[in-house]
Amino acid sequence: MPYQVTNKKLNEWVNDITELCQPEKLHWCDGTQDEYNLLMAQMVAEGRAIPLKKCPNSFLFRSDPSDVARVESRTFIATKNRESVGPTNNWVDTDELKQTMTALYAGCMKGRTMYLIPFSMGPVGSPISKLAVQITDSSYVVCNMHIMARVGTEVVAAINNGEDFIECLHSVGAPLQKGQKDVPWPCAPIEKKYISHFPEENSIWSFGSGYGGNALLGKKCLGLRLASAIAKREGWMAEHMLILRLINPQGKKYHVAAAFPSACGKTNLAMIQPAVPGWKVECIGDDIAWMKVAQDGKLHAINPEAGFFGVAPGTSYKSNPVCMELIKEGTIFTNCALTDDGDVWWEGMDGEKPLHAIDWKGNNWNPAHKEPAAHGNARFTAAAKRCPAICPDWENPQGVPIDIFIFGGRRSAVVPLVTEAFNWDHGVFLGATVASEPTAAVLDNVGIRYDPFAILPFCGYNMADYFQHQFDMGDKLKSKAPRIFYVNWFRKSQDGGWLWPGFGENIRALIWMCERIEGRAGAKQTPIGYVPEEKDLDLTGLSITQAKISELLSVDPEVWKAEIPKMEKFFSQFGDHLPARLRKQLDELKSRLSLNV
Ligand code: GTP
Ligand code: SPV
Ligand code: MN
Repeated sequence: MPYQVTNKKLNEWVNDITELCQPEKLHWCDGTQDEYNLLMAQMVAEGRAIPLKKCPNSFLFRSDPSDVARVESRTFIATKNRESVGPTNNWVDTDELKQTMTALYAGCMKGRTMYLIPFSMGPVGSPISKLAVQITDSSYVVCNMHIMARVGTEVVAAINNGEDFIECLHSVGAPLQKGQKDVPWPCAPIEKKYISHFPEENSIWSFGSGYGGNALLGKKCLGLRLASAIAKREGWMAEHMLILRLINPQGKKYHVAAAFPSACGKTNLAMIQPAVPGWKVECIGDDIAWMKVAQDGKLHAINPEAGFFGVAPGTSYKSNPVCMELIKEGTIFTNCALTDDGDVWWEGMDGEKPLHAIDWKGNNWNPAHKEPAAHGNARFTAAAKRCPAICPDWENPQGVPIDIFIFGGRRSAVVPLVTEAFNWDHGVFLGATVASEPTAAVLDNVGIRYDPFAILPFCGYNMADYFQHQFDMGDKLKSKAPRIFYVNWFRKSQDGGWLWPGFGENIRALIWMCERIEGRAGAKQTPIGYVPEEKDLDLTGLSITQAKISELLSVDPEVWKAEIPKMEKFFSQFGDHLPARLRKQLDELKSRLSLNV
């Protein structure tokens, strides 16, 4: 053991879990580079990890083909009463779920090592941070957690000092009998997978999956599902948001927090290289924001994570050069393709397709194959501190003051490039009606779905209460509240191509937002909010046809009228629980569209 654990609650929990899961060995993690190197070397020797010749200190993993993304149908929130989790979460009674899962955990770590990972979400000592310990039987998870969270003895010292910690239990759910040969990616079949949250006692039990948010418990489980419930109780916010600092040509700083659903552009916007000269962007976080009202009355945000678990496909020097530089070394790749010269590859990378590669399932692949070489949800894990665009204040324990909130989704029609909310309440309505088309980030997502505030799969309590919490935060922040905007980078033309070039060009929408705050940019009042006209946007140096710009900025009341019944249907599931203020916003939109209220 690299350190002494004197905290009674921690020792008792570890003893209980050891007895239940019956691991062969225990390993207390210290978070050092030596530990990381040792575990990686073991995984290479076992044939689980492939060292990449072209990419220093980087490794490729291939998951089991059944274990490639979050599974929302197997994600549960357990409480005493169903109403507290609302209609959009899978509810299970706490005692019932514990009984089911205790039976699954019995002996589940046989033949494996049980790792204990003390970690902090946020800088140790920040008033916004939280401590936790994850138990896992996956060394892949340990190495990823090293990058994604702050792991180490500092956390143990704080826990020994009596600071509270959150219990996060994880097993891949694949015990090894004596003499049984292991597989490269152990996991359990879908019906045995459980990603469970107990917000009433602040704990997480995950079983059966080794992938992403199912297994790296600091991410969605703690960072959002538990944290959102705690934030609601304590009067702060835990959001599925990137955080960035925008610096205008005069050196004025604006801090932006933006919520887009999974695989809808957060990492890309967080690392944007502005196409307009004179503007600079620094990255603070790419997925989760924890925000508290500070002494100055403004909302201050920290990134509770320490790394990026980003979508690989589509990442290129053209789309995201900062990211390509970041992942050149020291990166874990999962479900990418392997080239013959020992590099990773995925669809959407710069240059020609490789003539031959090994695909994410480990089979020979060439460009004639119909199936993609990398899985659609292939990911990279890379440390934030190594990001070339990281903000010098990214670990500031006080966080950064947020000026702008952005919501958005992937909509090939209907929604204009950028809209400004009339006021906070209208902004809450824009957030509550975020809708998006399916992506590969989640296994069981079909058709356009409402994903309010991009947090629907990650909200640990009743979404109707969440809406109310947003109104309450606005009441608390008053004139210091962030200005709210809505964006859609994904509108398509009749021929199916993107109308907007996206990526570095998205700065033009951000510039409009800053100029709106300064009272310098114009806008047209439409039924859905303020929308810029072509003259209001800085489009210098962009070659785009007038017709495309008009289509991008168009708001067609007839098309919007057709959205109303869908919104009503979505809201109706909350019944009387839906805040009256949200209902009022919908009624006001209807009357602006000349519909009967
Ligand atoms: P999660 O990690 O799942 O939360 O995803 P994310 O919201 O961080 O999405 P990410 O930035 O990884 O983008 C997902 C996919 O959308 C990638 O394939 C990107 O290349 C693509 N994408 C991101 N921004 C844009 C854009 O401005 N325009 C277009 N057309 N595609 C984009
Ligand atoms: C998401 O799906 O929003 C992700 C990936 O960021 S995961 O960590 O798997 O949740
Ligand atoms: Mn995400």
